[in-house]
Amino acid sequence: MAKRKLSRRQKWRIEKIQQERLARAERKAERDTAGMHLGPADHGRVVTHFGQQVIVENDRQERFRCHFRANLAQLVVGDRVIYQLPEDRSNDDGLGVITAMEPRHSVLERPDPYGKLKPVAANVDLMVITVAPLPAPSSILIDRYLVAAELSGIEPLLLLNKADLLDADDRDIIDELEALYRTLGYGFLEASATRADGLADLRKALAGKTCVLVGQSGVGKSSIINALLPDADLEVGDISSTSGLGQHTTVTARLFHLPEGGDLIDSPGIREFGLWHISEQQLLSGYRELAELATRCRFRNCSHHQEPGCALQAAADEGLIAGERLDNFYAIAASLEEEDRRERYQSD
Ligand SMILES: Nc1nc2c(ncn2[C@@H]2O[C@H](COP(=O)(O)OP(=O)(O)OP(=O)(O)O)[C@@H](O)[C@H]2O)c(=O)[nH]1
Ligand SMILES: [Mg+2]
Ligand SMILES: [Zn+2]
Repeated sequence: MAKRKLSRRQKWRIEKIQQERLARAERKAERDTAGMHLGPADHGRVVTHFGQQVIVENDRQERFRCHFRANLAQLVVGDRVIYQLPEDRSNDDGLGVITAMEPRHSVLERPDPYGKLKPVAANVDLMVITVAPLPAPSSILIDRYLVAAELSGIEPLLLLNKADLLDADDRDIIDELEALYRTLGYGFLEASATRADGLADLRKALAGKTCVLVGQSGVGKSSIINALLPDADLEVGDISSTSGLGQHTTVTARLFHLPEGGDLIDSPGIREFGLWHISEQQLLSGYRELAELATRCRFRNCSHHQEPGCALQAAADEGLIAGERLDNFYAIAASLEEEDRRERYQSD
């Protein structure tokens, strides 16, 4: 994702335009549904979301396109809602109205390029952090997702796709990554969407849960869903031959049902999962082994950088924890501070 380079003034202007657009859409929805006689309320789940409309599916697997009232919290795929259809469905465009959102048991959120927190998916049980030999994986990108998972109470699972592409060098890198995260207690699976390898274990891990596939563009999230659910028929895009990166093929999140029970949500790839909205203390609590150690630092307000008696530094020096994780923690913490400083500077 692009780093936030906009000034406060630009952000304010963009936000104002967005608010005006939202108000216009709300007025249009009101006009469209004014005088419309609505049928009984029913429960449904948001399975696709675009602009000011969503597709809602009810318990009978019937799907309806619906407006939503702009005073509702921002709806996202996975949300459970109450909707009503027009009483006379022959006489209009058949669009329903969402009148309420049910409480979420979890929500994955990230800041958009303007720094505003946006939901990615709601009521998710499992976050499948997908990586591949190409685009190359990195532990800091993985850590950002793991922190987001820990903080939102969603169980994470690491999935290496494109196992068919692994050469001897890649194999060593992947084995190291796998060892690093398995030691911390995270699940790690390997699969190949093109060869349909590793899918049985993956199915077992996903069964009965609402799962979201996240990761960089081009790692093969949509391809994995197509391999598991051929009817999904999702569009997949080539990796750019010049940059080696994906081309952001998936643009909206969509929810599919698994034959084993449970659901699978495809999400658009992002370059880096932003964590600007969290504090350094929250970041630390997203690093499970570091959070545990931090209670043993000599000083209660230890910043875990150069202080004597820092349990994190000591554990890294003694090889009890992976130095790579501590380095990633420092790097992400520094990026939070940088953002914070920039904000303060601009507000002066
Ligand atoms: N060799 C190999 N290529 C794969 C595999 N899975 C996906 N690909 C290729 O990787 C490219 C990207 O696949 P997508 O499924 O579009 O990736 P994505 O993660 O959904 O990307 P975005 O929608 O942009 O976020 C395509 O060219 C796929 O054919 C695999 O298991 N092996
Ligand atoms: Mg995709
Ligand atoms: Zn410390």
